[in-house]
Amino acid sequence: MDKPIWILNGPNLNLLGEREPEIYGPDTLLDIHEATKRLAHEIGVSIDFRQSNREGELIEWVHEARQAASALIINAGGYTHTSVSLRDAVASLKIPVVEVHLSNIYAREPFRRHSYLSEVVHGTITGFGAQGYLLALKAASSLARPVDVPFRVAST
Ligand code: CA2
Repeated sequence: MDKPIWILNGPNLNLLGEREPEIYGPDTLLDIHEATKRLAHEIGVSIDFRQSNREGELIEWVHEARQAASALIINAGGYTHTSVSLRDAVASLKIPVVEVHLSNIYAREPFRRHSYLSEVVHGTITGFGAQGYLLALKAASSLARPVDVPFRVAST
C-alpha cells in the first residue's frame, strides 16, 4: 500500500471558523480535514492530517515525513514568514511538497508576502480558501504518482 500524503497545519489554524471568516473563509479545520478525507477516498490515496502550534513539533513531523509520507502538503501559518528552521527541514525532503494558504498571501500585508518555504517546495496554492487544500491534494497525488497524471498533451 502507498504511503499516505501528510498534510501539516501550523499555528492558529485550529482557530479557523471562529474569527476572520472574511479572510480565511467559514470552514473549520475539521471541515477541511473531512473534505480532504473525502477527496482522498475518491482518488484512492490515504492522508495523515495534523495541526500544531509549536515550531519544533512541525519540524519533527517534517523529519518523520521523509520516511513515512509519499508527499507533503503544508500550511505553516505564520511560520511561513518567519521560520528558517522549518524551511531547512522542508528543503531536506526528497518527496514532493506543496505549500498551501487559505488567503492570498501576496495580496495582504507586506510581511506576509514573503514565504521562506516557497523556494523549497514544488509549488504553492494560495488564495482559494479551503478549496486550496483539495487542489493541493490533487497536485500532491499527481506528483507522488506521476503515472496517474490525468492530463497528457496528445503527441499526434
Ligand atoms: O492564509 C493562510 O492559510 C495563512 O497561512 C494563515 C495564517 C497566516 O498567519 C498566514 O499569513 C496565512 C493564520 C492562521 C489562522 O489564523 C487565525 C487566527 C484567528 C482566527 C482564525 C484564524
